[in-house]
Amino acid sequence: MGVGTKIIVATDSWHGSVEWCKAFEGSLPDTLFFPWDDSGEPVGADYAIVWRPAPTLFVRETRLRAVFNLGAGIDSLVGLPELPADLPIVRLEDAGMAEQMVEYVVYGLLRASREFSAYEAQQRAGEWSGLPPVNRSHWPVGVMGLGVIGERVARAVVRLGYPVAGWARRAREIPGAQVYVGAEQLPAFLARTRVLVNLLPLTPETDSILNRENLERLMPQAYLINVARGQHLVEQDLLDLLASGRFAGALLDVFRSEPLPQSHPFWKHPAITVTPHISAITLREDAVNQIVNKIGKLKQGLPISGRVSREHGY
Ligand code: OXD
Repeated sequence: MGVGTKIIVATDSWHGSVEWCKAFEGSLPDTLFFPWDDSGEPVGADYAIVWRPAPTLFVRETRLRAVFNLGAGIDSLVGLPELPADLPIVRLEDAGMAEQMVEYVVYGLLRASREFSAYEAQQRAGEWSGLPPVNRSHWPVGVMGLGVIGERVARAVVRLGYPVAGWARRAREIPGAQVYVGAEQLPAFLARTRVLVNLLPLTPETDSILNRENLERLMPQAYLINVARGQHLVEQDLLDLLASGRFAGALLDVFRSEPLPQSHPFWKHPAITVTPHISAITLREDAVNQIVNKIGKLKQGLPISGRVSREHGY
């Protein structure tokens, strides 16, 4: 009996591809999973499951019907010239990431508004003194990017009682939050925001959007939480705004160059907290279930969510 479906699993390392293959093994009837091997032969795969794959994947595997991305951001995929223009891309939706992102952003927000870095400095100086209590109305939060994850973050911050606004390309409703739409309303969104949370997809329009001009529009003593992509932020502009006292601090999970180079000034900056791209890690079981479910639907000719718009780049 022949094999019905072949799926190639290609991540940024051989080990990663093998591990993901094991996780998918047996999840679909009549289906074989193959780990990507840089020097291997074509397997004639029907689907690819990828995370930052080698571009040659799309040259070698010419029968692909769809590619599933093992993450929410597809910027490393859509930029590949080898990627056929008509190949459907499906990204991971939530899959356990929204909850982690909520936790991370709430941590950053409370760290800023409850002045935890000031208390850490006081502890190092052996100083016992309370700062004035937080007044949430002084800490308006602005969420850039209201996809599945951004919306969950905005809703969670609304529940904490902070003033919340969101900014997105298209209008939508989030109870308790004001939604600003499009480039025209970006200045007004920034002007009412003190804690800026970036959850935008990386596209040519959003590349370097966190630049001096936009960051200067934020309320004084602003705080940045960047959990999207390092390329959104002009890093020197943030450093300059911190040096000038215009900005209070930043919690950064993503960087232009990852791992963050040892010599980078962010490492030792007293107002910057650095984490190594861990704000929301893909959970294997959730990702497997979601992708398997979608492949099942595609095979039956049913519609699926999470299809990337090649026109918009996310
Ligand atoms: C993602 C990421 O895009 O982890 O999912 O950065």
